[in-house]
Amino acid sequence: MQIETQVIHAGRSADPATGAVMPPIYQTSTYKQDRVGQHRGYEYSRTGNPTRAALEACLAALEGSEHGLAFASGMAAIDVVLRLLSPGDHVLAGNDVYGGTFRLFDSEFRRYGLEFTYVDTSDPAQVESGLRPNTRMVWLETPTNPLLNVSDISAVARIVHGRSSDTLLVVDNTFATPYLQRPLELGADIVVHSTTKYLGGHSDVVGGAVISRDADIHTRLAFLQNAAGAVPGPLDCFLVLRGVQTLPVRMDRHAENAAAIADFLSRHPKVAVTLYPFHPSHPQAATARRQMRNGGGMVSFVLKNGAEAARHVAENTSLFTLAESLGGVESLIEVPAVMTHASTADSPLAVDPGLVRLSVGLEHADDLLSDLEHALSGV
Ligand code: P1T
Repeated sequence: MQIETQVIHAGRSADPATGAVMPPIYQTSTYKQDRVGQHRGYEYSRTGNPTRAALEACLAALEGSEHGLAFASGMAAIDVVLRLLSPGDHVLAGNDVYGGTFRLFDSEFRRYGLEFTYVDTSDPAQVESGLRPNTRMVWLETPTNPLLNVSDISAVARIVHGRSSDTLLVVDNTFATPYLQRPLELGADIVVHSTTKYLGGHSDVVGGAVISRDADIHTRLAFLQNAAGAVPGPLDCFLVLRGVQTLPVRMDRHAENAAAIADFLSRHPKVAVTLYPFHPSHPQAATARRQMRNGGGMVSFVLKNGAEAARHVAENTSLFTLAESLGGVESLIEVPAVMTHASTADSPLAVDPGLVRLSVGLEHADDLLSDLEHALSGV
C-alpha cells in the first residue's frame, strides 16, 4: 500500500464488538479476566490498550516496520531509547538537535554515566571520525531543529554499521514525518517522533513514538515502555490516529507554503540567511531532494539586525502565532535562542539569537507573506 492509503487504513479495522468505523477510545485502566491469569490480550492499560495498539500499528506501518510503540511525549520516547544503553556507553549526536533532547542528554543521562559528543552529522566524515570504540548509539535529527540541516541517512548508516554491528543509528524523524522520509528504509535502526507535531497535526495533543526495525530491540523497548510507564492515554492516541489520516495532504500544502515563504525571505533585504531544505541556497539541498519527498513545512531565517530584530518580527505578526511547537495547521513563529532552545545557551549547541523559526501552516500563502512583510517592515 502507498502511504496515502496506509494513513487511513493501517492499524485499523472496524471494531469487532460494534462495527464502529473509527477506533473506539478504550478509556479503561484495566480489563476483566475470564479466569485467573487468563485475559483477552489486555490486562492493564500501562501494559497495553486497544486504542494505543491501533496507533502503534499505524505508525509502525508508516515507517515500514511492524514494531511501533507510543509514548506520552516525544521526550518520553527519547528517554526510553536512551535506556537501551549502559553506563560507559558513548552516544555520538548531531550538534543541532532539539533543545530538550540536548537537555535530557546533557543534564540527565550524563549523570548516569553515558558519554555524549556532538558533531555536524550533515558531514559524514565528522560522524566517521567521531565514532569511538564504546559508541553504541548515533543520534541524528534530519532536518534538524532549528537550523534545518540535512544529514544523508544512508551514508551515515553505512559508516555506523560498517564500524560495528551493535551501534544503533537512531533518527528523530519529527520534522520530516514518514510521508517525506523513511529512515528505516535508508538503514536506520530506530525512528523516534514527537507525535505532538505533524503526525497529530492540530496542536491539540502531546505524544511520542518509537519505531524499530528489529524485533529484539522492540521487545526491550516494549519492556521499558511498561516498566517506566510513560504511556499516552487512549484519547491522545485517538487524536494522533485522527490527525495522521490527513498527513500526506497536509504535508504537501505545508511544503508548498513553506517553499513560497523561503523564496520570499531569501530575497528580502533585511534577511541575512534563509534556511529551507529544498531551497537552492541550502548547503545540503541535493541530499534533501534525494532523501525527502518535499522540503517540509519548517523555515528558519537569520535577521541582519540580530536578536532585537528577531524579537520584533516574532512579536509583530498577526497570523503567525508567537508560540513554541510546530506542525499544526496554524502558522507559528518563535525565537529559538530564548524559547525552544534556551537550554542550549552557553553550550556548544547555542543558537544564533537573531534566528527566527517558522512553522508554516495551511493558511493561504499570500496572507502569510503579507503578514511577514508587515512584521519585517518595522525592523
Ligand atoms: O515536545 P515533545 O512531544 O516531548 O517532543 C520533543 C521533541 C523531540 N524531537 C524534536 C525534533 C522536537 O522538535 C521535539 C519538540 N520540539 C518542540 C516543542 C519545538 O518547539 O521545537
